[in-house]
Amino acid sequence: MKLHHAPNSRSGRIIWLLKELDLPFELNAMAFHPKDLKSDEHRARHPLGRVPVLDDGDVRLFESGAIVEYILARYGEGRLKPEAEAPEFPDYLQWFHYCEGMVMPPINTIMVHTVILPPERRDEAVLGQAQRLVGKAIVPINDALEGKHYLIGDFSAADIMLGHACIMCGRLGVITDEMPYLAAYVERLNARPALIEAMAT
Ligand SMILES: N[C@@H](CCC(=O)N[C@@H](CS)C(=O)NCC(=O)O)C(=O)O
Repeated sequence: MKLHHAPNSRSGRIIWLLKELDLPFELNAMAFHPKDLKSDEHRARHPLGRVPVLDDGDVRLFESGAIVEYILARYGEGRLKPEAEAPEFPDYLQWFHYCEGMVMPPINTIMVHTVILPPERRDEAVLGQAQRLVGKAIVPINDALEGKHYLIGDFSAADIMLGHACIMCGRLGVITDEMPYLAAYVERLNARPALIEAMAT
């Protein structure tokens, strides 16, 4: 497998997964910069010039959740995902998809209006609205974590997807004192050796 990656991006999720599963992979490390991401070479891999992109033989995928599902299905050997019959399975699906469905859209807006756009094009009202929205979106995650180490009890790929977004929330300062379970969860994730290795990649 070859992963096309840029630092501090969703492609970190895939490295984290590959490290948790102890699977070998090749890395194409690009800069998080238009010169790499919007190059003709990378646009040929991803029509929007984004990361992650995974190549595996003839297979090419460019959506992080799909890449996680693909790796688990082909190489996971039953790890990091409950069976469909397991009582945890519905929650696993919900939190896995809550990441890109509910938490990342306002985070994307925050990134656009703090980092990506030049200062003169940033909009404080849009930024404030996105901050309020992400603040609301993470409350149910805090509630679900009461009495649990991970989203469905044991560590799973839902923690790689949504946990990665929660780590970003921590960095953005939107996890408040009223969210102690979420704050402890982020600390727990940050202590995982596979994540530490992935961050250093
Ligand atoms: N839903 C997609 C989002 C991909 C995405 O937006 N990736 C960001 C990095 S986290 C990116 O490549 N941004 C570069 C850009 O927008 O130019 C996924 O989960 O793979």
